[in-house]
Amino acid sequence: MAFLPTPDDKFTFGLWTVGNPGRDPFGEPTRAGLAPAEIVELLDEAGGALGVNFHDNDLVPIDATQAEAATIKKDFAAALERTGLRVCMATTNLFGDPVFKDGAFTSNDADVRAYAVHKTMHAMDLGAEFGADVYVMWGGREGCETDAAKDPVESLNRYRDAVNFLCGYNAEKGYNFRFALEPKPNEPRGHIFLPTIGHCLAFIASLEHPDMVGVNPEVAHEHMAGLNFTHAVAMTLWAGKLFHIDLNDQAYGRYDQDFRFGSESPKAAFFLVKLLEDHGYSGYRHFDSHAYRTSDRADVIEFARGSMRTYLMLKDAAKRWNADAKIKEFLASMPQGGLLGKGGAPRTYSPGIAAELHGRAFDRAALASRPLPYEALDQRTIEILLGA
Ligand code: GLT
Ligand code: MN
Ligand code: MN
Repeated sequence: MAFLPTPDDKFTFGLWTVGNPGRDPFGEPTRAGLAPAEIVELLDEAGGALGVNFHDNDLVPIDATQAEAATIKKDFAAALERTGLRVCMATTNLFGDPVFKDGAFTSNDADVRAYAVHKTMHAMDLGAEFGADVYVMWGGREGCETDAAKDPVESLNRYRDAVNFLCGYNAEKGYNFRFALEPKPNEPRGHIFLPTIGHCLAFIASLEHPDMVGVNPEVAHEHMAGLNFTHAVAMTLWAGKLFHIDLNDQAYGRYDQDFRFGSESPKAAFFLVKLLEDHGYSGYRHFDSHAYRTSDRADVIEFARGSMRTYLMLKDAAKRWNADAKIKEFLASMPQGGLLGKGGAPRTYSPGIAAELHGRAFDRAALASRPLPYEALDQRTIEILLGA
């Protein structure tokens, strides 16, 4: 099977991902920097993606003149036109410039907080101009190294004020962005506010427009926190809050590696893809990752192709898993228990059900001895994944 992607698969890449020049905290870039239009061309060469995403300053440098901005935007728009790629998601760079060294929306300095909101309004204008419909908020500098620096409760109030304000702007302008908050536990700050999916979900419930705001989970970020990413994403699906997803890979216990999707933990990636497909996730599948620092341009194209191909191979494996006779047999053989009212577990409270359950007799030893052949089930899963 070819596993060739098409725009219907909704695969997207950030300008900062396939355009990543290979800089790291210890070394200079290993690849040439590309203009936005050149990154679009590279992605077109990889083939099959739906679109590109950008931070305001991936497209227009922070100190560009109006004339420079106009030229860049014109070239970028022409490249999109030529290739048929579109802009799907936009976001704000609130972490690169020294002004944000102590946070943006949560800075102690009200002038910095105002600048961060101002910059985001302009970045939303830019995203809307190019047709993005999802707006990601990654608060990379929202945090601290020492808790002497900030009141963490007041920081959440400030964070909420900023997001509420921007929701108001979204509504007033009629942009219809779906905001997606992206959690991360640390890096670049020692500690980042809203460190996990669960924190984001609780935060969203406190907002003025909770319907406008969802989550953008990233594989690497939950793995950095030592969590099960599939379970985290499941919770966003359960809450109706999976507005976007950042696919990549990451070894547990390491720095933010942003490796190619499925390259580190293919089994975890399999269960993630199975979850997304089984539950009919219909949003963008964004690869927020970058090629190894050792890669040249040709290998960056292989990295982009590999990301999409791996997703499609895992999607196919999920289909085969669901259709597999042995898997079906295992699942059917699992003890399910009785139906409601006939020995089953209660779902809604009623005095009658409570009285029945209160008085019910259970054979604990018999229940405990019902077989659960999960070793065999997991081994069959591995065999499907390895093509045995
Ligand atoms: C940055 C970060 C990512 C975020 C991007 C959006 S930028 O690369 O590491 O996880 O998704 O701001
Ligand atoms: Mn990300
Ligand atoms: Mn990351």
